[in-house]
Amino acid sequence: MKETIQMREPISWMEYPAWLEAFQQPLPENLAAPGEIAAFEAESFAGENRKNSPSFCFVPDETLGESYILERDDPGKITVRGGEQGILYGTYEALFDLICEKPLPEGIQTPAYSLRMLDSWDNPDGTIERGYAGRSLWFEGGCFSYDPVRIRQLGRMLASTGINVLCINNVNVDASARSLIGDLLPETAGFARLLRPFGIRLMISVDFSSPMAIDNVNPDAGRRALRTADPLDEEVSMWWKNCAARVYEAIPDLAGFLVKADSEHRPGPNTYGRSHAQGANMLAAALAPYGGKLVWRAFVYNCMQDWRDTGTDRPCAAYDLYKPLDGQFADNVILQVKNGPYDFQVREPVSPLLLGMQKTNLAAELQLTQEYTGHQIDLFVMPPLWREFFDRMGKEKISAVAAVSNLGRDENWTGHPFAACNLFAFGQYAWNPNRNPEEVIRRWIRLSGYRKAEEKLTAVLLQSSRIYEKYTAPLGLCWMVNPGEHYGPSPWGYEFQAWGTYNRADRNAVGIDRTASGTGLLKQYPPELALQYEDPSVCPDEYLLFFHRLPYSFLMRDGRTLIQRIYDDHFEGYNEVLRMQQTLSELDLPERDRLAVEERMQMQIHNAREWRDVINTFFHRLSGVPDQYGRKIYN
Ligand code: GCW
Repeated sequence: MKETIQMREPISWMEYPAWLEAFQQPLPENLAAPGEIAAFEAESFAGENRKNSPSFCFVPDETLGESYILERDDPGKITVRGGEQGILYGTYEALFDLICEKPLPEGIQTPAYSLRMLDSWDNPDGTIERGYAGRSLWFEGGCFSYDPVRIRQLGRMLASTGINVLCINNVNVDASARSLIGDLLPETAGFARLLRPFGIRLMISVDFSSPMAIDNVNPDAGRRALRTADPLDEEVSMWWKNCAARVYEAIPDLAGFLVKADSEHRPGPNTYGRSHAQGANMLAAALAPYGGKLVWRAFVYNCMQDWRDTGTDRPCAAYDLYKPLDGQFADNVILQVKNGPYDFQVREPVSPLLLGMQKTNLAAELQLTQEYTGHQIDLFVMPPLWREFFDRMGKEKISAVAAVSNLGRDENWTGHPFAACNLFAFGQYAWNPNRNPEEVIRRWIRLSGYRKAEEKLTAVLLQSSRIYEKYTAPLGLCWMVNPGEHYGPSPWGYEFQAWGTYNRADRNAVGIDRTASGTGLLKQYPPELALQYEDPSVCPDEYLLFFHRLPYSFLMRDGRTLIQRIYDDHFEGYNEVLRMQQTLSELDLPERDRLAVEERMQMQIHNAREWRDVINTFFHRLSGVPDQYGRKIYN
């Protein structure tokens, strides 16, 4: 019998607005500056049969730069005062407020962070490392390949939420990506030109050993490669100076270079016995004449650890390496630090490095792409976690925020249609980290055309990260995920590997003691935080197993034992996914989204069930403690 497979009609990306439901009219190619885009957006908004929509008046004031002031003296007119870029931001803000029926913000609006960067992990061959929304939007087959109409829409998306820098390639720079500042430089410059009118500047990830490459990064006639990449070698620093001169001639407003060095087998200054300050400063000196920034990632640890070695604790690594270098970095170096000390796990405390470097410019790095948080299959909406993160973070030294992109060539941009909320929210928080998560989520919902579903959808999205956390990582215990792909449960998958990712569960206890008497991670924290985390009876539940090794019989504040709490969370988490599915199925969503959401929800249910049963079985087998309520645990 012939099977009939029901295929969904392919839908164009143009029908997926993300949060730009009211901004679907393609942007004309000839708009060359932020002011022109602002005027176009305001006019087309008014033109689209919106009776009584106010007229816009733009008052340029270059002293305001990216900042703006909105005034509405009479209901029929909105005045946007700002630098040219500020006018664009102010216009989007005003239009968004009109759509959401909210009052305009009062007073001068200034971004909290001057660099608000989206880091893509796109490779020139079109793949995206840890990408869950299809292939790259701008690379294919080893070079640039894109639809300019779509890239302009991307520029509009990013500018409308306040992002001003796009790092176009993976921090793991392969040979073909080296050519972005070599043979492919004219194309890189063309791409920069396309995004420039939106106030979006490019950043490029570079390979520390580029001077030694005999491939397409070296434009000299003979392609003469150097024998070393030692940052203190004169020829090496000259090589980078020449390189920067060439790159800035082609892209005068390039934001700078991003570097992953001495991390996960990437080359770096350690090879030459040089410090990371020496390595970063040499590159920074090449960029300084052009006002470029050198963003240096602090994600450095021993990825060849022997699991038998209990004296080494990966979350301690970055602080141990960088704290002694505080004060040694050049002014145009920014140290980019992941939000937690491990690696974008479902729940981590803030990285002590973000609290401890007093004399170094810092960027906080978040991960939008859902590597450890459900691959854009499971719902995981991040603003509630960011609220907590920004509350904890020492704000003074942090001048930048970056986030690993969740975008791809999928029609709906982010795989799961609701994952776009995370990208939108990132831009909103990068402007103003004090926002209320519920307001950000509601704003996204209204802008995205889900207003009819607003109440229930807000509730679902607000809870989604907490639910995911419940059925996956118990109480801040990390790395129980399938190795490599990082989706689905595998409690000992990482236990005997070299990545420094252990839970050390045995029949009596689980977790790693990271207090002063253990690995000492807590000593890296400011005293008031260390004090709070040190004592398991006051440590917040969500960090309990991040900082402590505890017996299964440990009594939690709510009177439950640790093991019972693990069982309860996993049973509840799964049930909450079922309820979420029920709620979502009742929502009035556009047909295209309803199908995509339902499809992914079924996969999420499957995943949550796997997590529930694997984790509960794992702990039950080890501990021998039965579930207090006699629920089914597989043995
Ligand atoms: O968590 C790891 C990811 C790698 C990534 C690395 C990093 C780009 O699994 O895929 O590499 O983090 O942040 O450098």
